[in-house]
Amino acid sequence: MDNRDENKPITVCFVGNPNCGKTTLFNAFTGSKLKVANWPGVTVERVEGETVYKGRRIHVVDTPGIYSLTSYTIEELVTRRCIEEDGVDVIINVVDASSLERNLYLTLQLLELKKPVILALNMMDIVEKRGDVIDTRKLSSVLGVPVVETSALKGKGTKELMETAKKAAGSAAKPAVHAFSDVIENAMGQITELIKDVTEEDQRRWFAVKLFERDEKVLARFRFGQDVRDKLESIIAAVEEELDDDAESIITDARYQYITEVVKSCVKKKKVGMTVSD
Ligand code: BGO
Repeated sequence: MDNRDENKPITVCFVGNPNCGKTTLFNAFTGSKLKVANWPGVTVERVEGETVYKGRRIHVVDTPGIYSLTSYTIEELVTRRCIEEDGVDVIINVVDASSLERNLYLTLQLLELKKPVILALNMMDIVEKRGDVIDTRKLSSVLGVPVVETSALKGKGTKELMETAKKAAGSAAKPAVHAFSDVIENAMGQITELIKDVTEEDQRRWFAVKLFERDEKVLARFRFGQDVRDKLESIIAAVEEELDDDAESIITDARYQYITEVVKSCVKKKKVGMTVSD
């Protein structure tokens, strides 16, 4: 769908960790006219709403709270399916800004999907009350996505979020993707080569990481022959041997290392316990 056509509704999907304030923000964004059903085939609730911003219809889908985009839980599968198959134009990643480090893990995975992502830094009232400062401009530039400060409980930031969603749907800009270490990137390059004829360019990074992690669901959808499976396994095993860890932990550790750097460069925590003599 050409989402730059001003007459077409934008589909926005809310994604975030449990308790990040996603439901509160979703309700503030959409108002009270919500459609509640189950996701196809599972007993997980699907909530949809619609709002109109400056004449543009915005169709909004909420997804269950998740910590990661693996395939281990129904909630994660439902969210992945929604993003991949439901014609989502923009992902609003709701983040609890008072627990930025933990919440950014999911964010990094969402960025790999190469869909427009907006970071809604929710619970900013708590951050401010603590006296911490988040350099949102820097965070936006490091992650390559728009960042909007919100305090859902106080209804703050929803209009800016709508404006940003409207702009993001009409923009061809894609989020920046964090580069792993050379050893891992080399493996990603080889895996990308294996799948380049059967994937679209925008999907390759996401699939390469998932295949490296031996994600069963992603592996199954490719229906590789034994020769490709063997090649893939040898690429993964070589990295595991070199880094002396299993593939999934290698990716998890690399993501957390990067998140630590991002948080260090973008968040100034209020010093506690300082006295005149300190
Ligand atoms: C309770 N700021 C603050 N301070 N709190 C917020 C904000 C915000 O910006 N946004 C949401 N909350 P959900 P998920 C609660 O329910 O939307 C609060 O899981 C309580 N309840 O009000 O449900 C929100 O959908 C009793 O808090 O999150 C809610 O992502 C005492 O964050 C909680 C204190 O929001 C989770 C809080 C009986």
